[in-house]
Amino acid sequence: MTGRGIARAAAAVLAAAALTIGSASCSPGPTTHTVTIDATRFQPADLRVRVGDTVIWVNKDLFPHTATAGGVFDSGSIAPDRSWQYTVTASGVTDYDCTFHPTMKGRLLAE
Ligand SMILES: [Cu+2]
Repeated sequence: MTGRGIARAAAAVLAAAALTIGSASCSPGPTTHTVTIDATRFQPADLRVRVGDTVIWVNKDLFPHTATAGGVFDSGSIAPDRSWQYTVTASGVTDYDCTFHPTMKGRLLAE
């Protein structure tokens, strides 16, 4: 296969992937997603959203957590049985964690 052929094949794969993503998350308007914080984990850890959607983190643990993405959002301390919400303002991948427990990792994939 020539270099150009490879590029064309790669473009076809990307186009197919974009179609799959588009149809999987197609909705009439902004939606609300819930990330449960439980057992020192974000569940789901990876969440696919659209710009304009709202994400609510609900802390089901017995101690506080945060949802913090440097420069993008920071919940501050979310007490047990409390929640915090954020409306997605930009597309792209945003990795976040809990400032109290750096092993807690989450990711928003916004389109
Ligand atoms: Cu935490």
